[in-house]
Amino acid sequence: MSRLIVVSNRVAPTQEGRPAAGGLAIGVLDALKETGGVWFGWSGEIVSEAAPPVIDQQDSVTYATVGLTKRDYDQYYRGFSNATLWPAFHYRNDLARFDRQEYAGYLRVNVTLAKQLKALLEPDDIVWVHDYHLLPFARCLRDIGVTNPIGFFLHIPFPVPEMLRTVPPHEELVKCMCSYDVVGFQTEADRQSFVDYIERGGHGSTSDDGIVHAYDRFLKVAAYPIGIYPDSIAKAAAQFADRKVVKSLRDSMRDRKLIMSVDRLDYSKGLVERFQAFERLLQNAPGWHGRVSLVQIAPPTRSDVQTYQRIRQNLEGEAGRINGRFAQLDWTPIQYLNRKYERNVLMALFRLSQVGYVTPLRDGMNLVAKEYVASQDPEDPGVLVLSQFAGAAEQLPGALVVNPFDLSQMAEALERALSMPLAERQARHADMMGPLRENNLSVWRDTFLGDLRRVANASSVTAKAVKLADATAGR
Ligand code: GDG
Repeated sequence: MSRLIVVSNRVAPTQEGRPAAGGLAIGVLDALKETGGVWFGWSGEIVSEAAPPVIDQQDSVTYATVGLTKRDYDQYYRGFSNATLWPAFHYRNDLARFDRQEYAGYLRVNVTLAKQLKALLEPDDIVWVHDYHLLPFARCLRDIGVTNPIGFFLHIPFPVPEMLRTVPPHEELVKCMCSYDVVGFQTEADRQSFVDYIERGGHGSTSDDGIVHAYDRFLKVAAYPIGIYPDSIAKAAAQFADRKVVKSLRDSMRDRKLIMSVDRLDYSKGLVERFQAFERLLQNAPGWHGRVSLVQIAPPTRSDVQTYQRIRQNLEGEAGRINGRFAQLDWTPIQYLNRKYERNVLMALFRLSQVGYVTPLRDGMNLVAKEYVASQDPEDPGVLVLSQFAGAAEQLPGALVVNPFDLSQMAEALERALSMPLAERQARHADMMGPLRENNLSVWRDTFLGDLRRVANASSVTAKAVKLADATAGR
């Protein structure tokens, strides 16, 4: 089988077995181990001048990582990727800025990375590129003569055309995306937004089998919702129940109910609205005073991007205000923990809680929602309260789905979740575990790579047919 080359902004884990390895890293790593291959991307380091990739061979997997200069980091990563694309793609164009120099830096880094990868490529390799940092990557590879099959998966939402057009180089970006052979999105809605942009803008057309013909290229465009490994999460959640931190939270809760939230500290996650909806619950239903606590774990990310500093201050202010308003000597309504926890401990905390409170304003998928469900004890499961704007809402029919902009509705959903009878909780949990198992992380990966390999074979068949026709015609 041909080698798999994975390209992502960050390469993780650089050393196997690192506990920070998330589901995605595990899924990708499994695939790499099966076929042998390379994982290429930024090492996370800032270097004084660009240098060739550092190669670290571990069995069949080669990690090839490069540093970024401060200028590259500022323009490509902090700038266009995280201060333009991330907010605009999460429908926060009020927070997005556009700077031509940053965009030039974004393109420049994509070009440099493509050149560095080309030196590592073999003719039969297939290339799988991940996420918004690398929208133009295939275009850059094609420009330097790479003809290998290249697929792309977008982890974040793809906005509707009107929102996409707020990003000034929108058409160039979409045109670049059409240099891939397969473009994958988290949801049908995201896929539709991409197709709408192409069709309504008069840039191309789509056939019933999901093949887009645009800018003189044919590409397969589909939704590939990312999954988790629910059974191994369930096992870990049960096994880690006796960890000290889990036990001490359990003891401190006494007979109180626990609402759990875990998110990277990001404005797309709707944390302020979530706190305010919890406040509304306490305001409307005093019977819950002293009987329920919200634990919010929010490890900081991108803390050198200004909007991220603001959200942190905002959130600390809100937690303090709400606690000041309702706390009693022996009860703190909101425990806000601005730090990272070990992954399996998180799963055990999910299992301990009665409600999983996952209400992003916009999210590509949201793995926390899926992890929450998988962590539950099927005999006595907690209830998931989930935003309709998380990609996961399309796939978790047993959740209480809410609009995160409607604080009253969220407060009502929390109350309903806290009071839900056991039989209903069990039925809802069972409704979600089936689809989670059927669409686990391996299915996501294998479906995407299956399509990429099929396209690769089809295009080589076409290429062969053309060659044959040329030879027959004596050209
Ligand atoms: C992007 C898209 C899409 C969180 N805190 C800790 C910790 N986590 C883990 C969670 C989960 C992961 O991080 C977060 O994944 P999400 O999917 O919830 O969100 P993003 O980070 O925004 O991910 C998203 C995803 O890509 C995959 O395609 O679903 O829509 O935005 O696994 O458990 N892990 C550890 N400590 C923490 O404190 N170890």
